[in-house]
Amino acid sequence: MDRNNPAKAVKAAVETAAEKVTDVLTPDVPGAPGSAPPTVDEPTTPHDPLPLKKEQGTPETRTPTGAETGVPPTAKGQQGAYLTTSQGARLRDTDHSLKAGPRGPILLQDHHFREKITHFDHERIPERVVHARGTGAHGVFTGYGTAEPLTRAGFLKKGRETQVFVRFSTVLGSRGSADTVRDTRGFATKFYTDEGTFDLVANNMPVFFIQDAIKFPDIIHAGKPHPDREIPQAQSAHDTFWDFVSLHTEAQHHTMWNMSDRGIPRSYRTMEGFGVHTFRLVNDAGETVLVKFHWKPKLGVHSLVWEEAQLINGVDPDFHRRDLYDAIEAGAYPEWELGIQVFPDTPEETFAGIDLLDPTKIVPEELAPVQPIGRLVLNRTPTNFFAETEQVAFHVGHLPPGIDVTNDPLLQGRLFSYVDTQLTRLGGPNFSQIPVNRPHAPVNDMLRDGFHQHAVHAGVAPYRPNSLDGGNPFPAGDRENAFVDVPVTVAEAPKVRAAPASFDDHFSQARLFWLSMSPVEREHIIRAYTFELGKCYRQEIRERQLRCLANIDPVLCAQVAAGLGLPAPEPTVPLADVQPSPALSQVGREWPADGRMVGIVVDPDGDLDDVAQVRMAVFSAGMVPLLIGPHGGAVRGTPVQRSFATARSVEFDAILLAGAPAPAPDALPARDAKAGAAGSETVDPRVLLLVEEAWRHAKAIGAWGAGAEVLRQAGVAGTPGVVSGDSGGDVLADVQSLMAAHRVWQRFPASVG
Ligand code: HDE
Repeated sequence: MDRNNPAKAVKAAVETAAEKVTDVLTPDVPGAPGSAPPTVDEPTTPHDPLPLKKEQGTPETRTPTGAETGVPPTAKGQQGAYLTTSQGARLRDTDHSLKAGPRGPILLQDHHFREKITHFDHERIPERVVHARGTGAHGVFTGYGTAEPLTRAGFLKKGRETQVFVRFSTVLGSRGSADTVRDTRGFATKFYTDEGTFDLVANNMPVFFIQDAIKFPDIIHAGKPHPDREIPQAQSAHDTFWDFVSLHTEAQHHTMWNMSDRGIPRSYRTMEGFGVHTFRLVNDAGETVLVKFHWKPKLGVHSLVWEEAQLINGVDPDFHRRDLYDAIEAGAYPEWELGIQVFPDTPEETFAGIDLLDPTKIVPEELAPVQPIGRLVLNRTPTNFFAETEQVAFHVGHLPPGIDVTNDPLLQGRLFSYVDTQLTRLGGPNFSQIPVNRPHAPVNDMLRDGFHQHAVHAGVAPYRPNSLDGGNPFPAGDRENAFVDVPVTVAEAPKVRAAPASFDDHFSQARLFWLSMSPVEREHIIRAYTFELGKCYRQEIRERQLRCLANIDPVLCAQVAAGLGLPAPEPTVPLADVQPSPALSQVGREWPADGRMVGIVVDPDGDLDDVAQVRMAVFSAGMVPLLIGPHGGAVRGTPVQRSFATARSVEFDAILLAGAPAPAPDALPARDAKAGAAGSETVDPRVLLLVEEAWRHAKAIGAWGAGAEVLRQAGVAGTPGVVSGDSGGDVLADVQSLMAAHRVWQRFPASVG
């Protein structure tokens, strides 16, 4: 290489190596931005808008009152070949405003200019006050029929298919914040049932920070950025959060979940979901049971490791969004089973001594198994982010006949909040007429007028009783499947601002969670508390949180205290005598690898015989292979998706090394900081960094042929979860079986039992 002129040397090297990628007969990797490939030159022949991409779905074309229209869903979007005003008048120019001469001022009469700019000025709506950062997808729910004896809800009947829209989210960050922050995740599902919409507005953790909805503004104000400097964004590692949760100790159980690996999911596809509250099911005979809803992911519960999560926030802040959409596009449709824990509906509303109305408590699955009642498959990405994901409005009060609420004081408060918030966010009371919110059941609600009214209501008598509209609408009787509020007895009691005494236990279930973790998961929890408290400014707040940890577990408290350089305090309450719940641990089993990412490092000068076959084998296993080469374009006819400059280990679940590429011409620390990370004369330093990071993050690594040299240079040859062999096929098979366990935890022996 010409060291005196590196830029020229890089260009020359790439020109000799570059190949045009033409007619490569291999499946595409997900992520193409349009439904047809663009031309290099600007298209000039008029034609209708392009069709949707194959993986895209869009809300059905329903009337504002829920009727089918028979019009294709795409009719809701732009139409015709020509640019028009919002009134449909064709335009010949949108690049110049109407001016008094080419150098003159803009004329007020320029309607097109004013319409375009005015609309643009008002494109934004308030983001959600919580869960602002989210990602949605369309899907189908199929009932198993197993819940039929317990509930009248028709969508749970055997084989019944119901369309759904799901929105996943973080809680604390603003709309543009990164995906892989440590936080609780939302998992909200809108079931468009033919008996009215059911919204299961769930989280990926089964408990909540507070027991009473009146505390919601307090916990959220504490978790959000500090009001003076508006930092930190989308983080709980700061003083106001720990100030609140260490004083308001009912938050300690949920905080433990956040500090566990559940706080940094690998993917939305590998999250459990929980309705948190106890709900009430009612069957045709009027019999009731109490239930808790659970979503169980087909791919198992799987998380990132903390360094990986932090790197991703910079390398790919849209990591979870991209993962969901890429998986759907690749046909690896994310799947969950919906399940219920069932409890007798007794006046005490407790089960095994656990208060079912306390949202800071779980019922361990070992005591009440989760019984599957249906399956959810997400199979379409949205067509328009704003129209669908941003405008979708969930509400815990959207319940079909057969599902009712309980008196959980958190749930009761939510029943107020979810309509109230839409009035500002979606600009008025008619948000259920927005396409993604429209019910798929006929609507005859006597609600009238208001901003953005889309329905054209006929008749003169939107009141009951009436005779002028012939008495319509009529109340439905039992046989017409009306929603009937379960006539639960409310005990005679004084009006108080108080909680039941059973809500006073704040530490026993945090301890139960800690004791249920495997050793490696405990290490992660210790590290998370140490990191978060270490980021607090005030020592007093650290000390106070250590007092809470002392009441949960002495080992946890001592380890975190050591990391903070503080003495470990003594407990102030007796340590709870609890049975661990192994179901809470997310390690120790095997799961399918659908939609996971495999990076294949190639050396254009090396032996590439196996690469095409391995790539096809990765596709056939339902995973996505990304070829990583010294430069973009193609390597011997196979397209390269990542160059050494653009690749980062965090994008991959496993790394395969098909060669030991020499330092590429652009391995210049001045240009690519990664090139300075490791010193090697024979292997590109960015490839070595890739392997080192993947190893540190407990990922499977495989090499064949010359690739074994990379393992040697990175110092990882022969360590757990690093395989080498003669052929790519054999190595891939070994790597795949390692991936089934999600990560290679054996690399890191645990320090606490
Ligand atoms: Fe929410 N919550 N929440 N929440 N919540 C909202 O509604 C609220 C709670 C959850 O993707 C808001 O439309 C109160 C628990 C999800 O669009 C708001 C309380 C659980 C989403 C609201 C809670 C949730 C929200 C903000 C305490 C898990 C995102 C925008 C009583 C079971 C839905 C909006 C989406 C969103 C209020 C507690 C889940 C302000 C008052 C517990 C998944 O209405």
